[in-house]
Amino acid sequence: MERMKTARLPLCLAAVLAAAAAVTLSGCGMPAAPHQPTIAVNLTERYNTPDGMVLDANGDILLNVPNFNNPDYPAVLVKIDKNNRLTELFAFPPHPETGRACPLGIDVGPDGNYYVADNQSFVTPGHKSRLLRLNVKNGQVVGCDILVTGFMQANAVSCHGDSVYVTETSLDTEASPMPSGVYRFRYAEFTGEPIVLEKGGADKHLLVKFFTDNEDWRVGANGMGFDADGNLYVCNFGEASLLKFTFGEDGNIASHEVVAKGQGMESTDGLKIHPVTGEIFIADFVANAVHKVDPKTGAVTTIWRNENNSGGIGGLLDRPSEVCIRGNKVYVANIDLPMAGNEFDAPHTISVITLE
Ligand SMILES: [Ca+2]
Ligand SMILES: [Ca+2]
Repeated sequence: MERMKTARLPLCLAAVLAAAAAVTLSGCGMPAAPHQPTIAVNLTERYNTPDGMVLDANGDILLNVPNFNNPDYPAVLVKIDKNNRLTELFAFPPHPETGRACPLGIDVGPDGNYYVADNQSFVTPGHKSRLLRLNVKNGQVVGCDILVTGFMQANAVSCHGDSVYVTETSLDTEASPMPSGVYRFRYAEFTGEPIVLEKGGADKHLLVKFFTDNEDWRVGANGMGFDADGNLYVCNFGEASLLKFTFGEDGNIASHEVVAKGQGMESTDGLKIHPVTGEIFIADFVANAVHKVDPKTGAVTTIWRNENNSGGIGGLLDRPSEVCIRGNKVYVANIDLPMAGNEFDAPHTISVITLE
């Protein structure tokens, strides 16, 4: 990481200059580069660290804002409507021991409630991360229940069929290679007290487990989604790979393959599957990029990439962690964590890329 810091410094200036040039060119009527991101939402300091997104049934984007970068502000859930106007929906109650809520991934359940991963690893090394359910009535969040406790790094959430799935980005932060995986919980299990996970991958809810062999980025299972045929896709961040799992008729995992790895991807963070084409869009935190993967061939196409420390100026990507597809637009949350040569800086943005 230290090496990257020094190597990147001259390039930051180039990125800023490139951004300035692009603005100038479009201002003169010249076409912007294909897929040039612009700012969809310029967030205020109250929403300084955006992350998990999902489209709700109305076509609004639900966005979790954990505010890691400036924790003077509470962690909140907001809504971005079709005109990119922002409404605050809910302030997450702080964890009673850490004093912070750390909402990352979010999905909407068949019951209309919002299921959220509370990733406490940003504030504690213990097993304090949780799966939360925000109870929704008439479009309003009316309460928050704790469904599962004992994750290390709960990250993405997917509601599919009779279950909710949660990626666990590390099952053991000391091990090399590092194990991570996906948990599955059936809604029918959420009847009383929160489920408390057995540590270290011993819990019966662990559906799949795999490894990350990258000492620079000890980050495992991350973005997740289901395709129209019910196959499960999971990003392995540090391997810069996309994994596919199929299910047998008994509901258990039947096969596991690496769909794509590398090919311009330096990390694989949040993902969404295009509802029409089936292509898989992936936010690449390390490379400041968005890629799409053809799940049939494994071919990776880089939609956009810019240098590190862009600031996010003009919509340039600034450590993107999540994507969300709405119509022909890909929204990108710039989490802007101050790691590996990046500085946390204004503007705080949701970028948007228009597809053909
Ligand atoms: Ca930055
Ligand atoms: Ca920024």
